[in-house]
Amino acid sequence: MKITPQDGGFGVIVEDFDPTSEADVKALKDTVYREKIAVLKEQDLAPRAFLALGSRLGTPEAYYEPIYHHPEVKEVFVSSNVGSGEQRIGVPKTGKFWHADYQFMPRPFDITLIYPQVVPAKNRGTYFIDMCRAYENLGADLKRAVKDTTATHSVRRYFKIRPTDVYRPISEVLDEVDRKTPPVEFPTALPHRHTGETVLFVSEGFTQSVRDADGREVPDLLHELLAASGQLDTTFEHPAIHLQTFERGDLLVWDNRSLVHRALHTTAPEPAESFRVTVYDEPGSPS
Ligand code: 7UC
Ligand code: FE
Repeated sequence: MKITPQDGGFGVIVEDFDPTSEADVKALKDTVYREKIAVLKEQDLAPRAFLALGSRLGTPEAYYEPIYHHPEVKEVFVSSNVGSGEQRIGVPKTGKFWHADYQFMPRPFDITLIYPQVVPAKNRGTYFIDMCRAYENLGADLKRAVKDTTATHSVRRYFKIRPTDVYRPISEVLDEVDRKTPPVEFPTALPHRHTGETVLFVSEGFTQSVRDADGREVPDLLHELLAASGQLDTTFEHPAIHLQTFERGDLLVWDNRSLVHRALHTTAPEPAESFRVTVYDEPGSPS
């Protein structure tokens, strides 16, 4: 297997990866933790084979809302605006906001694999920010302010109304969201299990508040952290923002514990579809 650094930002290109080789799998995982994004080239995998590749990296977990499931392989999450009526699968325009996958759950995913199926001609790609670098780049004052605080995360603002929610009162849907996915709390800055880096674990999409040791919200701190990390830059020109582009056959593997990401969707949508598998890299079931 051949690893080449990408131009600009971070991440590497991986050629000739052999998913049946123990050594390649170990090297890929190490690379993902160190380089944050690995782009596997020239992949040709049916949904089941894609899931099998994910299983080599960890324990795959099906998304908790079934509307996202691939009809044949529930562990494959489908983001798609392709087709209509009976032909449609998955959910359109997913993840169009800064987030880490399952950041609002008791156990966020460790590694995310995205395998684009229908690649738009323009506006292809996903934005990424490395929140380990974001922590490093905080000034001494913000680092001190973050110490001993916790951040609260919820899916509330981005929960997608399901076809079965039509005509339900919005308050009932929100009550269900709060019951099924109550807000979760993690240290605002936490150690990365594999690299020892400190991750600033906040996102514009899912993080609701930052609280001190006594549970009091720290005024303005979340806003300052999001701004410093580049997540509030609506031009996407902030130096920390990396646009990861891809072509057909590319399969992106990233460290979901270090990065926040944001899908780039066109306003006048071109056809786009991608499959996703998310894994826990240690055994055990999510709480
Ligand atoms: O539809 C979406 O944007 C899905 C989002 C709320 N969650 C993705 C995840 O894995 O956390
Ligand atoms: Fe996502």
